[in-house]
Amino acid sequence: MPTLFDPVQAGDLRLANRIVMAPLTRNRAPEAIPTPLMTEYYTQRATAGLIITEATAISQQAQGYADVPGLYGTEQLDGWKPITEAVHDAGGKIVVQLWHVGRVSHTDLQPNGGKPVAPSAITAKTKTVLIKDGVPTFVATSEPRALDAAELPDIVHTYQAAARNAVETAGFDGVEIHAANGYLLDQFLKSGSNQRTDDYGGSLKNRARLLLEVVRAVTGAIGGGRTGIRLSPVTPANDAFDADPQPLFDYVVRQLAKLNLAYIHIIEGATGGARALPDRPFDYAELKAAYRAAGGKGAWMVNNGYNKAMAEQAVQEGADLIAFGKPFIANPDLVARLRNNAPLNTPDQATFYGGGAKGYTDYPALYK
Ligand code: 8OZ
Repeated sequence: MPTLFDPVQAGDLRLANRIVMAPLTRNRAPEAIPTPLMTEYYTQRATAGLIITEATAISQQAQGYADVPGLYGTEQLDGWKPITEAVHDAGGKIVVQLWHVGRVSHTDLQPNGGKPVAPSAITAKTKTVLIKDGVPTFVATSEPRALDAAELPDIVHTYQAAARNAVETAGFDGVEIHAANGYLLDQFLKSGSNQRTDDYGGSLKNRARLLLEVVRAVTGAIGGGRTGIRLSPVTPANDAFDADPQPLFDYVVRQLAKLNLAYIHIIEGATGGARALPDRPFDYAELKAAYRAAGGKGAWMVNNGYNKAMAEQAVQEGADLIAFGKPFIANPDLVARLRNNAPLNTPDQATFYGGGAKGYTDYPALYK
């Protein structure tokens, strides 16, 4: 039986161990441009088997929070190059998380102050973060407008261009398509946010259409073996809700099985919170079995509140990769600490979003 510390193949990616740095929004990229401080932060964490970057906007329309990085203009792409180079020099692997927030945005962040876009004109009951007078401030998301079907090919193309630029220009090992946590692709998937009456709404197949078009476009451009995807079947994050998630997600992973992806990344339960939700039951073993039965060979990555014992148990039960979030914020040397059963630093919630080096690159390491 493999351990957490054994190498593993995820599509085209040969990973040194099964411990993944989960995507973590940190809001330290003014003008959406990655900074030298971000190079230091990611390089400190390069002993992870795989780093998944913080969610990164594929266009200005895709942005929903202040100071999150982008993957569209020359400055943004060039800003990532020193990061991927330094992580590679340190022996690590890094993929970028492709993000379109859909309705989880604010007119202040949108091109020409326009409305955020969504499957349907339903405001999310959630907040976003703007910087007001230099201070990160939570504000209600703006009312969105429903996307016209004629706009969807352009969104698919924007994901595809971002993936191509990520690999060819910015030097990433691959991409993770963010289809979780109530953002655009999850909004299309789920009945609570998608009330369309065209080919992109109604039946579960229709609600999954945009997601599958995006994944096909991305894998067509960079190859399935460099493409992962993140899903969160039952999270309530950002007002996400589906009336019947099990058949929806079983269908999605059966379709994804045909695309030879590097990995499938599943958030179990409420993102960053409870792993089981009494009013939102879900069978993750069934989901994985549906993927494997349909021929899916990608690595199976699980996430949400794992500690070492839980992670070891998950590997025994057939998970290939375990993504750790908050522990990686506070422990740059998390892999070595887990290996040595060393104590972990405690993350400081007050410095999660925005700011500088404090609570970002100044957590002490015990191991080189
Ligand atoms: C925390 C704060 C802002 C965004 C997600 C990208 O939940 C996020 C996010 C998390 O996936």
